[in-house]
Amino acid sequence: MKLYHYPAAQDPWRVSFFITEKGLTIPSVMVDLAKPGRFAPTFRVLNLFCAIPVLETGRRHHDQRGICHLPLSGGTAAAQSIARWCL
Ligand SMILES: N[C@@H](CCC(=O)N[C@@H](CS)C(=O)NCC(=O)O)C(=O)O
Repeated sequence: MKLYHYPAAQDPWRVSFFITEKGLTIPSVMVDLAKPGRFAPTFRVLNLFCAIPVLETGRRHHDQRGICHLPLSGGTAAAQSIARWCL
């Protein structure tokens, strides 16, 4: 599991805050939104829109609410992400 984030951006910050509050340790990679590197093909395969946060679990999750529900999930990660996306 790996989290792609940027500390100065609101949406990934919420995910980082949630992870800290839960006492979880998840490896992370900083993606600087101010630099063009986020448009590189290597990041675009993780999120077509080149936005963060992204949580990679074997699948790729792009929604902060879905990501925050993952660790609490009794269902599959995909199901939780889709559910939150639709709410
Ligand atoms: N639906 C996503 C939206 C993520 C999002 O828009 N993140 C912003 C940073 S707060 C971003 O990466 N913006 C760059 C862009 O859209 O080009 C979520 O809720 O997590």
